[in-house]
Amino acid sequence: MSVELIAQLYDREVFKLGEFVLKSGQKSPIYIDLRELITSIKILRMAAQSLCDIIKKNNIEYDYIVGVPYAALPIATLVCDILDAPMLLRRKEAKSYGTKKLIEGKFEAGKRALIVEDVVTSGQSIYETVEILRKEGLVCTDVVSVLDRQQGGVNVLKKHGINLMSVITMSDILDYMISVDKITAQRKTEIIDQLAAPFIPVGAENGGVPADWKLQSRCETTENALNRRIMEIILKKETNLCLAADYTSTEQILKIAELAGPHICALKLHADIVKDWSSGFVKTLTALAESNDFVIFEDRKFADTGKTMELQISQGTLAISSWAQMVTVHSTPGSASIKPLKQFVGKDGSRLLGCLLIAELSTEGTLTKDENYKKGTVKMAQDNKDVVGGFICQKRVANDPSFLYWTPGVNLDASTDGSGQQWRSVHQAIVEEKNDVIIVGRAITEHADPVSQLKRYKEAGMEALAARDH
Ligand code: 5BU
Repeated sequence: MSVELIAQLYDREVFKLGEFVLKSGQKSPIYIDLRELITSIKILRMAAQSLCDIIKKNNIEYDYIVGVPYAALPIATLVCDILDAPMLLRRKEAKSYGTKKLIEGKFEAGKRALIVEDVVTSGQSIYETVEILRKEGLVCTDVVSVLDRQQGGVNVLKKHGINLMSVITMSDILDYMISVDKITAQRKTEIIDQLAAPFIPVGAENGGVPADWKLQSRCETTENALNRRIMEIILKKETNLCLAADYTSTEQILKIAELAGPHICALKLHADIVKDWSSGFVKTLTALAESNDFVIFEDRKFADTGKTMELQISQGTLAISSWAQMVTVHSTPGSASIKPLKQFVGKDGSRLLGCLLIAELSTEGTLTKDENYKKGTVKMAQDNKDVVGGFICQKRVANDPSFLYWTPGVNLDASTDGSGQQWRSVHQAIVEEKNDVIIVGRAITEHADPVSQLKRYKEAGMEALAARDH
Protein backbone atom coordinates (compact mmCIF):
# COMPACT_ATOMS: atom_id res chain seq x y z
CA MET A 1 0.00 0.00 0.00
CA SER A 2 1.21 3.50 -0.72
CA VAL A 3 -0.06 5.92 1.95
CA GLU A 4 1.66 8.79 0.24
CA LEU A 5 -0.22 8.09 -3.00
CA ILE A 6 -3.55 7.85 -1.16
CA ALA A 7 -2.82 11.12 0.64
CA GLN A 8 -2.05 12.87 -2.63
CA LEU A 9 -5.22 11.54 -4.25
CA TYR A 10 -7.24 12.44 -1.16
CA ASP A 11 -5.93 16.02 -1.25
CA ARG A 12 -7.03 16.28 -4.86
CA GLU A 13 -10.52 15.12 -3.89
CA VAL A 14 -10.38 12.06 -6.11
CA PHE A 15 -12.48 10.08 -3.58
CA LYS A 16 -16.02 11.34 -3.32
CA LEU A 17 -18.52 10.06 -0.75
CA GLY A 18 -22.27 10.16 -1.37
CA GLU A 19 -24.86 8.21 -3.35
CA PHE A 20 -23.60 7.62 -6.86
CA VAL A 21 -25.07 5.62 -9.70
CA LEU A 22 -22.38 3.87 -11.71
CA LYS A 23 -22.56 3.27 -15.46
CA SER A 24 -24.08 -0.16 -14.79
CA GLY A 25 -26.98 1.39 -12.84
CA GLN A 26 -25.45 0.02 -9.63
CA LYS A 27 -25.48 2.37 -6.64
CA SER A 28 -22.18 3.13 -4.99
CA PRO A 29 -21.44 4.99 -1.74
CA ILE A 30 -18.05 6.12 -3.05
CA TYR A 31 -16.88 7.42 -6.38
CA ILE A 32 -13.27 7.36 -7.48
CA ASP A 33 -12.22 8.89 -10.74
CA LEU A 34 -8.57 8.07 -11.29
CA ARG A 35 -8.65 9.77 -14.65
CA GLU A 36 -7.79 12.89 -12.73
CA LEU A 37 -4.38 11.27 -12.36
CA ILE A 38 -3.56 12.15 -15.92
CA THR A 39 -3.44 15.86 -15.21
CA SER A 40 -0.85 15.48 -12.48
CA ILE A 41 2.40 14.04 -13.77
CA LYS A 42 3.68 13.95 -10.19
CA ILE A 43 0.92 11.56 -9.08
CA LEU A 44 1.16 9.61 -12.29
CA ARG A 45 4.88 9.06 -11.64
CA MET A 46 4.16 8.10 -8.07
CA ALA A 47 1.56 5.54 -9.22
CA ALA A 48 3.95 4.15 -11.84
CA GLN A 49 6.79 3.89 -9.28
CA SER A 50 4.50 2.04 -6.85
CA LEU A 51 3.55 -0.42 -9.62
CA CYS A 52 7.25 -0.99 -10.35
CA ASP A 53 7.91 -1.59 -6.64
CA ILE A 54 5.22 -4.31 -6.64
CA ILE A 55 6.66 -5.90 -9.77
CA LYS A 56 10.18 -5.98 -8.32
CA LYS A 57 9.21 -7.01 -4.79
CA ASN A 58 7.19 -9.96 -6.08
CA ASN A 59 9.70 -10.92 -8.75
CA ILE A 60 6.98 -10.81 -11.40
CA GLU A 61 8.46 -12.03 -14.65
CA TYR A 62 7.66 -10.29 -17.91
CA ASP A 63 8.96 -9.73 -21.41
CA TYR A 64 6.48 -6.99 -22.33
CA ILE A 65 4.27 -4.51 -20.50
CA VAL A 66 0.72 -4.00 -21.81
CA GLY A 67 -1.64 -1.24 -20.63
CA VAL A 68 -5.41 -1.87 -20.64
CA PRO A 69 -6.87 0.75 -23.00
CA TYR A 70 -7.33 3.60 -22.60
CA ALA A 71 -6.99 5.03 -19.11
CA ALA A 72 -4.02 2.87 -18.08
CA LEU A 73 -1.89 3.70 -21.13
CA PRO A 74 -0.04 6.72 -19.68
CA ILE A 75 0.79 4.79 -16.49
CA ALA A 76 1.92 1.76 -18.50
CA THR A 77 4.18 4.04 -20.53
CA LEU A 78 5.82 5.41 -17.38
CA VAL A 79 6.23 1.89 -15.98
CA CYS A 80 8.03 0.86 -19.18
CA ASP A 81 10.26 3.90 -18.86
CA ILE A 82 11.22 3.16 -15.24
CA LEU A 83 11.83 -0.55 -15.90
CA ASP A 84 13.33 0.04 -19.32
CA ALA A 85 10.88 -2.59 -20.58
CA PRO A 86 9.32 -3.00 -24.02
CA MET A 87 5.68 -1.99 -24.34
CA LEU A 88 2.87 -3.47 -26.44
CA LEU A 89 -0.34 -1.64 -27.20
CA ARG A 90 -3.71 -3.35 -27.32
CA ARG A 91 -6.10 -1.74 -29.76
CA LYS A 92 -9.74 -1.52 -28.77
CA GLU A 93 -10.80 -1.74 -32.37
CA ALA A 94 -9.10 -3.66 -35.17
CA LYS A 95 -7.86 -1.39 -37.92
CA SER A 96 -10.25 -1.45 -40.84
CA TYR A 97 -7.31 -1.29 -43.25
CA GLY A 98 -3.97 -3.03 -43.59
CA THR A 99 -3.08 -5.69 -41.06
CA LYS A 100 -6.24 -5.60 -38.88
CA LYS A 101 -3.90 -6.15 -35.92
CA LEU A 102 -5.27 -5.95 -32.37
CA ILE A 103 -1.83 -5.68 -30.79
CA GLU A 104 0.71 -3.08 -31.82
CA GLY A 105 4.42 -3.55 -31.28
CA LYS A 106 6.88 -6.33 -31.99
CA PHE A 107 6.48 -9.50 -29.98
CA GLU A 108 7.22 -13.20 -30.01
CA ALA A 109 4.64 -15.83 -29.13
CA GLY A 110 5.50 -17.78 -26.00
CA LYS A 111 6.87 -14.70 -24.17
CA ARG A 112 5.31 -13.17 -21.07
CA ALA A 113 3.07 -10.10 -21.11
CA LEU A 114 2.43 -8.25 -17.85
CA ILE A 115 -0.74 -6.17 -17.77
CA VAL A 116 -0.97 -2.72 -16.20
CA GLU A 117 -4.40 -1.37 -15.20
CA ASP A 118 -5.53 1.77 -13.35
CA VAL A 119 -8.73 0.64 -11.60
CA VAL A 120 -10.11 -2.90 -11.24
CA THR A 121 -13.83 -3.34 -10.63
CA SER A 122 -15.17 -6.66 -11.94
CA GLY A 123 -11.96 -7.62 -13.74
CA GLN A 124 -13.85 -8.00 -17.02
CA SER A 125 -11.93 -5.51 -19.17
CA ILE A 126 -8.65 -7.01 -17.96
CA TYR A 127 -9.89 -10.46 -18.92
CA GLU A 128 -10.83 -9.21 -22.40
CA THR A 129 -7.28 -7.91 -22.83
CA VAL A 130 -5.83 -11.21 -21.55
CA GLU A 131 -7.97 -13.20 -24.00
CA ILE A 132 -6.65 -11.17 -26.91
CA LEU A 133 -3.03 -11.49 -25.79
CA ARG A 134 -3.37 -15.22 -25.21
CA LYS A 135 -4.90 -15.65 -28.65
CA GLU A 136 -1.70 -14.19 -30.06
CA GLY A 137 0.31 -16.80 -28.16
CA LEU A 138 1.52 -14.53 -25.35
CA VAL A 139 1.70 -15.93 -21.83
CA CYS A 140 -0.39 -13.82 -19.52
CA THR A 141 -0.65 -14.62 -15.83
CA ASP A 142 -0.10 -11.36 -13.94
CA VAL A 143 -1.77 -7.99 -13.66
CA VAL A 144 -0.71 -5.01 -11.57
CA SER A 145 -3.18 -2.23 -10.91
CA VAL A 146 -3.20 1.07 -9.09
CA LEU A 147 -6.54 0.51 -7.36
CA ASP A 148 -8.66 -2.54 -6.60
CA ARG A 149 -12.24 -1.50 -5.82
CA GLN A 150 -12.76 -4.88 -4.12
CA GLN A 151 -15.80 -5.78 -6.17
CA GLY A 152 -14.86 -9.34 -7.01
CA GLY A 153 -12.12 -8.62 -9.57
CA VAL A 154 -9.45 -10.72 -7.81
CA ASN A 155 -11.64 -13.84 -7.83
CA VAL A 156 -12.93 -13.40 -11.37
CA LEU A 157 -9.35 -13.12 -12.62
CA LYS A 158 -8.14 -16.02 -10.49
CA LYS A 159 -10.73 -18.24 -12.21
CA HIS A 160 -8.99 -17.43 -15.49
CA GLY A 161 -5.52 -18.10 -14.13
CA ILE A 162 -4.61 -14.45 -13.62
CA ASN A 163 -2.97 -13.09 -10.48
CA LEU A 164 -3.87 -9.50 -9.57
CA MET A 165 -1.79 -7.24 -7.32
CA SER A 166 -2.75 -3.68 -6.53
CA VAL A 167 -0.99 -0.65 -5.10
CA ILE A 168 -4.05 0.38 -3.10
CA THR A 169 -7.38 -1.24 -2.29
CA MET A 170 -10.71 0.26 -1.35
CA SER A 171 -10.01 -0.80 2.25
CA ASP A 172 -6.74 1.17 2.23
CA ILE A 173 -8.58 4.29 1.07
CA LEU A 174 -11.27 3.89 3.70
CA ASP A 175 -8.64 3.27 6.40
CA TYR A 176 -6.98 6.50 5.36
CA MET A 177 -10.33 8.28 5.58
CA ILE A 178 -10.77 6.89 9.09
CA SER A 179 -7.28 8.15 10.03
CA VAL A 180 -8.18 11.70 8.96
CA ASP A 181 -11.58 11.49 10.70
CA LYS A 182 -13.53 11.62 7.46
CA ILE A 183 -15.49 8.41 8.19
CA THR A 184 -15.97 6.00 11.10
CA ALA A 185 -14.87 2.36 11.20
CA GLN A 186 -18.56 1.40 11.15
CA ARG A 187 -19.08 3.35 7.91
CA LYS A 188 -16.10 1.58 6.37
CA THR A 189 -17.69 -1.82 7.05
CA GLU A 190 -20.98 -0.64 5.55
CA ILE A 191 -19.29 0.64 2.41
CA ILE A 192 -17.24 -2.54 1.90
CA ASP A 193 -20.38 -4.66 2.38
CA GLN A 194 -22.36 -2.53 -0.08
CA LEU A 195 -19.65 -2.81 -2.72
CA ALA A 196 -19.34 -6.56 -2.33
CA ALA A 197 -23.12 -7.17 -2.46
CA PRO A 198 -24.58 -8.54 -5.71
CA PHE A 199 -26.20 -5.85 -7.82
CA ILE A 200 -30.01 -5.76 -7.76
CA PRO A 201 -31.64 -3.19 -10.05
CA VAL A 202 -33.08 -0.39 -7.96
CA GLY A 203 -36.55 1.12 -8.17
CA ALA A 204 -38.43 -2.12 -8.84
CA GLU A 205 -41.96 -1.25 -9.81
CA ASN A 206 -43.52 -3.96 -7.64
CA GLY A 207 -43.24 -2.03 -4.41
CA GLY A 208 -39.48 -2.21 -4.10
CA VAL A 209 -39.40 -6.04 -4.10
CA PRO A 210 -36.63 -7.05 -6.50
CA ALA A 211 -38.11 -8.45 -9.70
CA ASP A 212 -37.40 -12.06 -10.70
CA TRP A 213 -35.35 -11.80 -13.86
CA LYS A 214 -34.57 -15.50 -14.33
CA LEU A 215 -35.72 -16.61 -17.76
CA GLN A 216 -37.31 -19.78 -16.38
CA SER A 217 -39.76 -17.75 -14.24
CA ARG A 218 -40.36 -15.18 -16.97
CA CYS A 219 -41.09 -17.94 -19.50
CA GLU A 220 -43.62 -19.55 -17.18
CA THR A 221 -45.53 -16.32 -16.59
CA THR A 222 -45.39 -14.53 -19.95
CA GLU A 223 -48.59 -13.84 -21.83
CA ASN A 224 -46.82 -12.70 -24.97
CA ALA A 225 -46.62 -15.31 -27.75
CA LEU A 226 -43.31 -14.05 -29.12
CA ASN A 227 -41.62 -14.00 -25.73
CA ARG A 228 -42.84 -17.48 -24.84
CA ARG A 229 -41.42 -18.87 -28.09
CA ILE A 230 -38.07 -17.08 -27.68
CA MET A 231 -37.62 -17.99 -24.03
CA GLU A 232 -38.50 -21.62 -24.69
CA ILE A 233 -35.81 -21.71 -27.37
CA ILE A 234 -33.23 -19.97 -25.16
CA LEU A 235 -33.83 -22.40 -22.31
CA LYS A 236 -33.92 -25.48 -24.52
CA LYS A 237 -31.01 -24.69 -26.85
CA GLU A 238 -29.05 -22.72 -24.26
CA THR A 239 -28.43 -19.78 -26.52
CA ASN A 240 -29.43 -16.13 -26.27
CA LEU A 241 -27.59 -15.29 -29.48
CA CYS A 242 -29.43 -13.65 -32.38
CA LEU A 243 -27.38 -13.64 -35.55
CA ALA A 244 -27.63 -10.58 -37.82
CA ALA A 245 -27.21 -12.15 -41.27
CA ASP A 246 -26.68 -8.96 -43.23
CA TYR A 247 -25.96 -10.54 -46.60
CA THR A 248 -27.20 -9.40 -49.97
CA SER A 249 -27.69 -12.83 -51.53
CA THR A 250 -30.02 -15.64 -50.52
CA GLU A 251 -27.23 -18.17 -51.06
CA GLN A 252 -25.10 -16.51 -48.36
CA ILE A 253 -28.05 -16.28 -45.96
CA LEU A 254 -28.93 -19.96 -46.37
CA LYS A 255 -25.31 -20.97 -45.95
CA ILE A 256 -24.91 -19.10 -42.65
CA ALA A 257 -28.40 -20.14 -41.47
CA GLU A 258 -27.39 -23.77 -41.87
CA LEU A 259 -24.15 -23.27 -39.94
CA ALA A 260 -25.77 -21.08 -37.30
CA GLY A 261 -28.96 -23.12 -36.82
CA PRO A 262 -27.87 -25.08 -33.72
CA HIS A 263 -26.29 -22.03 -32.05
CA ILE A 264 -28.90 -19.25 -32.28
CA CYS A 265 -32.34 -18.39 -30.96
CA ALA A 266 -33.13 -16.00 -33.82
CA LEU A 267 -31.87 -15.13 -37.29
CA LYS A 268 -32.22 -11.44 -38.06
CA LEU A 269 -32.53 -10.24 -41.63
CA HIS A 270 -32.73 -7.00 -43.57
CA ALA A 271 -34.87 -8.36 -46.40
CA ASP A 272 -34.61 -5.10 -48.33
CA ILE A 273 -30.86 -5.56 -48.93
CA VAL A 274 -31.30 -8.98 -50.56
CA LYS A 275 -31.02 -8.84 -54.34
CA ASP A 276 -32.51 -12.22 -55.27
CA TRP A 277 -35.40 -12.68 -52.82
CA SER A 278 -37.72 -15.50 -53.87
CA SER A 279 -40.50 -17.71 -52.56
CA GLY A 280 -38.18 -20.72 -52.88
CA PHE A 281 -35.71 -19.00 -50.54
CA VAL A 282 -38.46 -18.28 -48.03
CA LYS A 283 -39.48 -21.94 -48.11
CA THR A 284 -35.94 -23.23 -47.53
CA LEU A 285 -35.22 -20.70 -44.78
CA THR A 286 -38.50 -21.50 -43.02
CA ALA A 287 -37.68 -25.22 -43.14
CA LEU A 288 -34.23 -24.51 -41.66
CA ALA A 289 -35.81 -22.41 -38.90
CA GLU A 290 -38.23 -25.18 -38.07
CA SER A 291 -35.71 -28.01 -38.07
CA ASN A 292 -33.18 -26.01 -36.05
CA ASP A 293 -35.70 -24.28 -33.82
CA PHE A 294 -34.96 -20.60 -34.33
CA VAL A 295 -37.11 -17.58 -35.04
CA ILE A 296 -36.92 -15.49 -38.21
CA PHE A 297 -36.65 -11.83 -37.38
CA GLU A 298 -37.06 -9.03 -39.96
CA ASP A 299 -35.39 -5.85 -38.72
CA ARG A 300 -37.62 -3.63 -40.86
CA LYS A 301 -37.94 -0.73 -38.39
CA PHE A 302 -41.44 0.32 -39.40
CA ALA A 303 -42.23 3.98 -38.74
CA ASP A 304 -45.38 5.22 -40.41
CA THR A 305 -49.13 5.54 -40.02
CA GLY A 306 -50.91 2.41 -38.82
CA LYS A 307 -52.49 1.83 -42.22
CA THR A 308 -49.21 2.15 -44.11
CA MET A 309 -47.42 -0.17 -41.67
CA GLU A 310 -50.24 -2.69 -42.12
CA LEU A 311 -49.65 -2.65 -45.87
CA GLN A 312 -45.87 -2.68 -45.53
CA ILE A 313 -45.90 -5.72 -43.27
CA SER A 314 -48.28 -7.85 -45.31
CA GLN A 315 -48.11 -6.72 -48.94
CA GLY A 316 -45.54 -6.05 -51.66
CA THR A 317 -42.98 -8.50 -53.00
CA LEU A 318 -41.66 -9.27 -49.53
CA ALA A 319 -44.99 -10.00 -47.74
CA ILE A 320 -43.09 -9.92 -44.44
CA SER A 321 -45.84 -11.28 -42.20
CA SER A 322 -45.97 -14.47 -44.28
CA TRP A 323 -42.51 -15.55 -43.08
CA ALA A 324 -41.20 -13.34 -40.22
CA GLN A 325 -42.14 -14.19 -36.63
CA MET A 326 -40.93 -10.84 -35.39
CA VAL A 327 -40.23 -7.34 -36.67
CA THR A 328 -38.90 -4.07 -35.30
CA VAL A 329 -41.04 -0.96 -35.06
CA HIS A 330 -40.03 2.60 -34.22
CA SER A 331 -41.98 4.24 -31.44
CA THR A 332 -42.09 7.61 -33.22
CA PRO A 333 -45.58 7.15 -34.76
CA GLY A 334 -47.12 6.56 -31.31
CA SER A 335 -49.33 3.94 -29.70
CA ALA A 336 -52.39 4.07 -31.98
CA SER A 337 -50.33 3.34 -35.09
CA ILE A 338 -49.04 -0.03 -33.92
CA LYS A 339 -52.48 -1.36 -33.07
CA PRO A 340 -53.12 -2.56 -36.67
CA LEU A 341 -50.15 -4.94 -36.31
CA LYS A 342 -52.13 -6.92 -33.72
CA GLN A 343 -54.40 -8.42 -36.37
CA PHE A 344 -51.44 -10.36 -37.82
CA VAL A 345 -50.70 -12.29 -34.64
CA GLY A 346 -52.27 -15.74 -34.91
CA LYS A 347 -53.97 -14.91 -38.22
CA ASP A 348 -54.14 -17.49 -41.06
CA GLY A 349 -51.39 -16.88 -43.58
CA SER A 350 -49.36 -14.84 -41.10
CA ARG A 351 -46.43 -16.16 -39.08
CA LEU A 352 -46.01 -13.01 -37.01
CA LEU A 353 -45.84 -13.51 -33.24
CA GLY A 354 -44.99 -9.99 -32.17
CA CYS A 355 -42.67 -7.02 -32.46
CA LEU A 356 -39.95 -5.12 -30.65
CA LEU A 357 -39.99 -1.37 -30.18
CA ILE A 358 -36.78 0.51 -30.82
CA ALA A 359 -36.05 2.28 -27.56
CA GLU A 360 -32.41 3.04 -28.17
CA LEU A 361 -30.04 2.67 -31.11
CA SER A 362 -26.45 1.54 -30.83
CA THR A 363 -25.12 4.27 -33.06
CA GLU A 364 -22.86 7.16 -32.18
CA GLY A 365 -24.81 10.38 -31.69
CA THR A 366 -28.20 8.64 -31.69
CA LEU A 367 -31.10 10.90 -30.75
CA THR A 368 -32.69 8.04 -28.80
CA LYS A 369 -30.55 8.85 -25.72
CA ASP A 370 -33.29 11.26 -24.65
CA GLU A 371 -34.87 9.97 -21.44
CA ASN A 372 -38.37 11.19 -22.34
CA TYR A 373 -38.15 9.39 -25.66
CA LYS A 374 -37.26 6.16 -23.88
CA LYS A 375 -40.00 6.63 -21.28
CA GLY A 376 -42.56 7.23 -24.02
CA THR A 377 -41.40 4.09 -25.81
CA VAL A 378 -41.75 2.01 -22.63
CA LYS A 379 -45.25 3.40 -22.03
CA MET A 380 -46.22 2.48 -25.59
CA ALA A 381 -44.98 -1.08 -25.06
CA GLN A 382 -46.87 -1.35 -21.76
CA ASP A 383 -50.06 -0.25 -23.48
CA ASN A 384 -49.64 -2.92 -26.19
CA LYS A 385 -48.20 -5.91 -24.35
CA ASP A 386 -50.08 -8.42 -26.50
CA VAL A 387 -48.08 -7.52 -29.60
CA VAL A 388 -44.95 -5.86 -28.16
CA GLY A 389 -42.52 -8.45 -26.77
CA GLY A 390 -39.88 -5.99 -25.71
CA PHE A 391 -37.25 -3.59 -26.91
CA ILE A 392 -34.16 -3.04 -28.93
CA CYS A 393 -32.03 -1.11 -26.47
CA GLN A 394 -28.53 -0.58 -25.21
CA LYS A 395 -29.37 -0.72 -21.49
CA ARG A 396 -32.44 -2.46 -20.05
CA VAL A 397 -34.93 0.38 -20.46
CA ALA A 398 -37.68 -0.72 -18.10
CA ASN A 399 -37.78 -2.44 -14.76
CA ASP A 400 -40.30 -4.90 -16.13
CA PRO A 401 -39.37 -8.60 -16.52
CA SER A 402 -42.37 -9.30 -18.73
CA PHE A 403 -40.46 -7.70 -21.61
CA LEU A 404 -37.35 -9.05 -23.32
CA TYR A 405 -34.44 -6.70 -23.95
CA TRP A 406 -32.57 -7.30 -27.21
CA THR A 407 -29.31 -5.52 -27.82
CA PRO A 408 -27.23 -4.95 -30.94
CA GLY A 409 -23.78 -3.35 -30.83
CA VAL A 410 -21.88 -6.40 -29.56
CA ASN A 411 -18.39 -7.41 -30.62
CA LEU A 412 -15.63 -8.95 -28.52
CA ASP A 413 -12.76 -7.83 -30.73
CA ALA A 414 -13.59 -4.31 -31.87
CA SER A 415 -15.40 -1.23 -30.59
CA THR A 416 -16.41 0.58 -33.75
CA ASP A 417 -16.74 0.02 -37.49
CA GLY A 418 -15.82 3.61 -38.31
CA SER A 419 -19.35 4.24 -39.65
CA GLY A 420 -21.18 5.08 -36.45
CA GLN A 421 -21.72 1.59 -35.09
CA GLN A 422 -20.61 1.22 -31.47
CA TRP A 423 -19.76 -2.21 -30.14
CA ARG A 424 -19.17 -3.41 -26.59
CA SER A 425 -18.51 -6.76 -24.97
CA VAL A 426 -21.04 -9.48 -24.18
CA HIS A 427 -20.37 -8.96 -20.47
CA GLN A 428 -21.14 -5.26 -20.71
CA ALA A 429 -24.28 -5.86 -22.76
CA ILE A 430 -25.73 -8.48 -20.42
CA VAL A 431 -24.18 -8.26 -16.95
CA GLU A 432 -23.67 -4.50 -16.78
CA GLU A 433 -26.44 -3.25 -19.05
CA LYS A 434 -28.89 -6.04 -18.18
CA ASN A 435 -30.09 -7.06 -21.62
CA ASP A 436 -31.38 -10.57 -22.40
CA VAL A 437 -30.53 -11.30 -26.03
CA ILE A 438 -27.37 -10.28 -27.89
CA ILE A 439 -27.58 -9.42 -31.58
CA VAL A 440 -24.25 -10.07 -33.29
CA GLY A 441 -23.50 -9.55 -36.98
CA ARG A 442 -20.11 -8.93 -38.53
CA ALA A 443 -18.12 -10.33 -35.60
CA ILE A 444 -19.47 -13.67 -36.84
CA THR A 445 -20.33 -13.18 -40.51
CA GLU A 446 -17.03 -11.55 -41.47
CA HIS A 447 -14.87 -13.97 -39.52
CA ALA A 448 -12.82 -16.59 -41.35
CA ASP A 449 -14.30 -19.27 -39.06
CA PRO A 450 -17.92 -18.26 -38.35
CA VAL A 451 -18.75 -21.49 -36.50
CA SER A 452 -16.03 -20.88 -33.90
CA GLN A 453 -17.46 -17.38 -33.39
CA LEU A 454 -21.04 -18.64 -33.14
CA LYS A 455 -19.96 -20.98 -30.35
CA ARG A 456 -17.90 -18.25 -28.70
CA TYR A 457 -20.79 -15.75 -28.60
CA LYS A 458 -23.32 -18.39 -27.62
CA GLU A 459 -21.19 -19.48 -24.68
CA ALA A 460 -20.31 -15.93 -23.64
CA GLY A 461 -23.99 -14.92 -23.85
CA MET A 462 -25.26 -17.72 -21.64
CA GLU A 463 -22.36 -17.36 -19.20
CA ALA A 464 -23.16 -13.64 -18.85
CA LEU A 465 -26.86 -14.35 -18.35
CA ALA A 466 -26.05 -16.84 -15.57
CA ALA A 467 -23.67 -14.35 -13.94
CA ARG A 468 -26.31 -11.62 -14.14
CA ASP A 469 -29.10 -13.68 -12.57
CA HIS A 470 -27.17 -15.82 -10.06
P1 5BU B 1 -23.14 -5.78 -36.45
O1 5BU B 1 -22.46 -6.32 -37.65
O2 5BU B 1 -22.91 -6.66 -35.19
O3 5BU B 1 -22.83 -4.33 -36.20
O4 5BU B 1 -24.72 -5.90 -36.79
C1 5BU B 1 -25.70 -5.36 -35.99
C2 5BU B 1 -27.07 -5.52 -36.61
O5 5BU B 1 -28.04 -4.95 -35.75
C3 5BU B 1 -27.25 -4.84 -37.95
O6 5BU B 1 -28.11 -5.66 -38.70
C4 5BU B 1 -27.92 -3.54 -37.64
O7 5BU B 1 -28.77 -3.11 -38.67
C5 5BU B 1 -28.74 -3.88 -36.40
N1 5BU B 1 -28.92 -2.77 -35.48
C6 5BU B 1 -27.86 -2.14 -34.87
O8 5BU B 1 -26.71 -2.48 -35.09
N2 5BU B 1 -28.08 -1.11 -34.01
C7 5BU B 1 -29.33 -0.67 -33.71
O9 5BU B 1 -29.49 0.23 -32.88
C8 5BU B 1 -30.42 -1.34 -34.34
C9 5BU B 1 -30.18 -2.37 -35.21
BR1 5BU B 1 -32.12 -0.79 -33.98
